[in-house]
Amino acid sequence: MSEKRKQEIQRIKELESINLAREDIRDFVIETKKEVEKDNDLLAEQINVELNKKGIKSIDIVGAIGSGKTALLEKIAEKLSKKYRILVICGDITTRVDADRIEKHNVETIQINTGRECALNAYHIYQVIKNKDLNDYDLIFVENVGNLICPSDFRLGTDKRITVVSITEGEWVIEKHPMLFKMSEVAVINKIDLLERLGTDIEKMIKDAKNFNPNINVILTSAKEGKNIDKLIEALEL
Ligand SMILES: Nc1nc2c(ncn2[C@@H]2O[C@H](COP(=O)(O)OP(=O)(O)OP(=O)(O)O)[C@@H](O)[C@H]2O)c(=O)[nH]1
Ligand SMILES: [Mg+2]
Repeated sequence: MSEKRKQEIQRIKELESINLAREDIRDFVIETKKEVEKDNDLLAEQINVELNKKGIKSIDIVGAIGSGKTALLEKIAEKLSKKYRILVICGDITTRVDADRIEKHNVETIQINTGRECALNAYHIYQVIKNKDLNDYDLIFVENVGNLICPSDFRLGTDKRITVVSITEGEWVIEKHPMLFKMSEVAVINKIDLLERLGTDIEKMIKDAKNFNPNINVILTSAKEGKNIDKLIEALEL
């Protein structure tokens, strides 16, 4: 058997154990996961209290891979960097591509590389704010690792959460990923400049988001053309 094949089998075994395939440790794994989530939520609460005490507004952006989270943050930074002292924390498994893109718009950035983890958690954010002088900032954004699944397990202690999808993912993308829409104040449907070409059913996407969360504010944007960025900023009360 080739080395590559052996590695592939080992990887599948690891994944199986994560998916609780081994009955003898199933309860233990479930309990541990619950404990981790509870600890995360406690820390998230503490982060929120500390940021509020310093008068810092905080927003985290989660969403589908490549849906335009960084492009939206670039546009927001352009518009708000004179009004607020902004820190943007970017999460990706590797590279500081996103942080470098955003930093060009006169805001400070920190890139966190999560390695094999598919989402940021409160511990990542706590490490950052613990090592920063919070008197230097008015507004903190967090861009999470791109995906619509893992970030729903971890609150980050921000005031508001935005979930971003784009019309290139198809009109079923919201219907298939209820959790993040349930826990967000704002849903962004991006890349509307491509609507004529793709013919995506945006009305269905809006309806699905509202079904999951009647209070969610749905904003249609084109980060590429800068369309409705002002509406998004207004929805975030900035
Ligand atoms: N046509 C169009 N393209 C866009 C728009 N917003 C972003 N893009 C493009 O989509 C691609 C991905 O955009 P990013 O901003 O990197 O998306 P992201 O969600 O930050 O991606 P990850 O962080 O990798 O998950 C880039 O090529 C962008 O130029 C938009 O509104 N319209
Ligand atoms: Mg990005």
